[in-house]
Amino acid sequence: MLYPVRNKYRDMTTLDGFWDFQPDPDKVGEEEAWFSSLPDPRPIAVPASWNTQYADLAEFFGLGWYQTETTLPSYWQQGSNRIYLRVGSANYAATVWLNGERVGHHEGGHLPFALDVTGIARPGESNTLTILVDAELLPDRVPPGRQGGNIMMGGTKPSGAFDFYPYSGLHRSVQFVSQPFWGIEDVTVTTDIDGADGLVHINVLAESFESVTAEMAGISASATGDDGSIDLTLRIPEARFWSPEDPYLYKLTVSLGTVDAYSLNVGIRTVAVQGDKLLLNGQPVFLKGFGKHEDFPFNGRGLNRAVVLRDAELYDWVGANSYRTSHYPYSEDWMDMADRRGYLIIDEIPAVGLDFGDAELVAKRSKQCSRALCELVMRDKNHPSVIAWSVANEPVVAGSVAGMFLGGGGPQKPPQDAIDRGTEYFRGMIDLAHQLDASRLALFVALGDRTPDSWFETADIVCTNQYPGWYSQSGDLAAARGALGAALDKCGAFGKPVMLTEFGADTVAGYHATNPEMFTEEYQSAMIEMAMAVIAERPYMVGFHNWCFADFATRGSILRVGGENRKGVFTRLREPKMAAHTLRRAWKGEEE
Ligand code: BDP
Repeated sequence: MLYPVRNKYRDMTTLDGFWDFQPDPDKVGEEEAWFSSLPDPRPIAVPASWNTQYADLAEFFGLGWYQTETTLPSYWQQGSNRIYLRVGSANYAATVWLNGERVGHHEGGHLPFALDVTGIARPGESNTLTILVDAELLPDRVPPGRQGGNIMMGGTKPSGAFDFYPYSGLHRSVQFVSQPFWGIEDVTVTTDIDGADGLVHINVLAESFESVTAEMAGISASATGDDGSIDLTLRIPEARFWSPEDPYLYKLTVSLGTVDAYSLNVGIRTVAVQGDKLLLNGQPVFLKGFGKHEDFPFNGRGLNRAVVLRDAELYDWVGANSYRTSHYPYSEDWMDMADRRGYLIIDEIPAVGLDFGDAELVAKRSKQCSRALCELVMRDKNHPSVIAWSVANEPVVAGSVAGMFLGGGGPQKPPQDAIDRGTEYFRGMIDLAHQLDASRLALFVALGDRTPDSWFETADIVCTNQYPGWYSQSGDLAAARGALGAALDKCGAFGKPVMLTEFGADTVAGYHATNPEMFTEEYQSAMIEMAMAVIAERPYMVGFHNWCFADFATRGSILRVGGENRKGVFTRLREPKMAAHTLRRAWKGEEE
């Protein structure tokens, strides 16, 4: 569904606020009809993670019931509108009841889903909405949760195959949406450059229409048809092309006679790979930025718009132009901010911690990954900021990341059948991304140099996470420099653009030393300077994302001081460490 807006034809109501909540550790709620009323509710903020709001829920990863009452506008029943319920993100799965009736189920956190509740929703009356969020960490989910095992970092709490806190709950807004019954179902915009002109290709889907008009910058085109899909092209003379330096957005309005209209921002730009170069609008571009997380005290992974804005301010302050939505899709608010500020985004599905050892698990997870990719492309396809789809972070052949990296759990010689399953996954997923969206790149983010060549061969850009100076060559920056250079050169041999998507050192803000000692601000800063020097010597390098932007909550382990991953150049509260100033000098240079 198109992102909900309010206009002459469309309306919505957002249910942010305090809801009733009840954890269901014994899984009795459905049998006891909690969808009608919760027996012993307590208030909870939406959007936000439940783990950060009540001490007894910090480590609760089970079933949580949310309930609220709302009166829908009575004018929604006049005429011919459909009513939808849209849930921005429920981690991990959600089942929804409206007025006691089960209306749908969705699996996979971080992506929105919409349910048609026309006829069940009661305009002008009070409605009881119940959402059951299932946050269980299971090996056949994506990302894979593994409760009870000692998988990573010498054991973590709670245990799991990924390095961030498995926050649970309703993480983004829940909305009721009213839109025309026979209105615009979808709009897909792609752009091209022809000399000084911009070409804007627009596809409109609607169940039935007589005439559709698209208008942008005073230029318009109309077409008629009745097969449900119409294509239009607008030529914008002397166009202003979207880029990090000039993130110019046009407003496109698509109208369906006097039935419906929808407006969206359009940035005219092209993205391509040529040899080992990454091109934006036909010119080589270098990505400077970070891997991030949606993470903040109190909200957990829940949307906090002030943090979105503050992070963007810090992005501009430090001179970054790019980020990856590590390791799951971010809120639409983040995507809009990136469009407006000119950030180049690698948009990632929640496929972190995948391994290809067990054929049955691989089959189950692959299904979820392709569904997540379809949903992500549907959601984000019109954002000029998105330049590439990422279909995995640090997949391993078999075993676990920690096993491969620390030598503790992975097999010595990777089994060929697991390598082949991985090749099939990457070929399939990258093809799918190209089929869904031929205007962008597709890639995955690899762990160190432990990735089979046949996997790399599928990707448009070779993306590698490297930790010399931290997990290897610990504390020895001279040795780390050699190791990083050698690892990047191995990636460079594919003849494609190469990007260092992660690199970093845990750093406790306020730790200092005259010589760069691990965990001090001096060490982090020196390590980053080293990486930038290694990258500058290599013409095939097209980007550097430091890991990471800000410290973030993760699972407790001997490697995670105070339950946080401290590789941020900002603290969790967004205070700059010394390395933030180092990056700012490098990225802004003379400008400052
Ligand atoms: C990589 C992961 C990232 C971790 C990071 C680290 O992609 O999620 O947080 O390393 O260890 O393995 O800090």
